[in-house]
Amino acid sequence: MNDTAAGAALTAQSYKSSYKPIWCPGCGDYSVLSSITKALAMIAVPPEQVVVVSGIGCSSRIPAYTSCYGFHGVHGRALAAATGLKVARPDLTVLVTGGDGDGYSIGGNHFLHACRRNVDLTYIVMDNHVYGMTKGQPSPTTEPDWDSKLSPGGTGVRSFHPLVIALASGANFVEVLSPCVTFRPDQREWKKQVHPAPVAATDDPARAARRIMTDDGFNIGVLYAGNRSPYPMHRGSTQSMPSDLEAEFEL
Ligand SMILES: Cc1ncc(C[n+]2csc(CCOP(=O)(O)OP(=O)(O)O)c2C)c(N)n1
Ligand code: SF4
Repeated sequence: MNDTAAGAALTAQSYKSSYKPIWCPGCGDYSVLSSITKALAMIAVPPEQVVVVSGIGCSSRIPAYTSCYGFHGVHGRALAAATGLKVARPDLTVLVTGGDGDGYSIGGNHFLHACRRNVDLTYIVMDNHVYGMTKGQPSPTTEPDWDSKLSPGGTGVRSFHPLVIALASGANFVEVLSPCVTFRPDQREWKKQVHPAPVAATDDPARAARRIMTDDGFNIGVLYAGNRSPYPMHRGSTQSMPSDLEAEFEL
């Protein structure tokens, strides 16, 4: 019998699976997993009513480490799968987890349209400015001058600004600076560089975007608290059976 069935209080442990994470020691994704399980315990939604959806990458392993329902799909398609799931089952709590490669590169188009639709799901991107799982290729958030074996002298390509793009597209969205200590050992310094945002959150996306574009990139906390309502699930929904559709297309 699990905690929910026993009627016992839900704790962070209730949301952890028996699989031990295989991330490198010091990887930022451990803290994200721990924060997710703590947050779920705080909102006390039973694990069987939560679905964690991901694509591919080190960060996309999260569903396996939770006791919730999980969907570990193909690279870059987590938001598409999660949107379909939430529309079909609005009663479930849907979390989407992944990396900057998964979400901003191959999945970039889904990212834009998920922000635009604002279906009621939570998207958590563990941004380490690199493709960790495939051993260190630059991602859309990699600094143009990041010099590595796979990008000697840096790519020279301007990096993508996920928070500003999310704001412009209409989202409420979570980004986490999650260091990849193996392929970006320089990110061990992030712990010392981050600091609480010096100003209160705003509900004005233009003001938030301006702040984000002009700050040092290490402000943490709630920067923007939008009030846009989520996409209404009942909108345009009519219960049609497959047989109704077949009849419509009958020759
Ligand atoms: C269609 C497809 N293209 C490429 C890959 C190879 N691949 C697997 S994970 C990954 C990038 C992972 O980077 P990121 O999403 O930033 O996650 P991290 O590993 O850093 O957490 C790539 C390119 C794949 N699995 N499928
Ligand atoms: S390669 Fe990087 S992102 Fe992947 S588990 Fe190791 S530290 Fe984490």
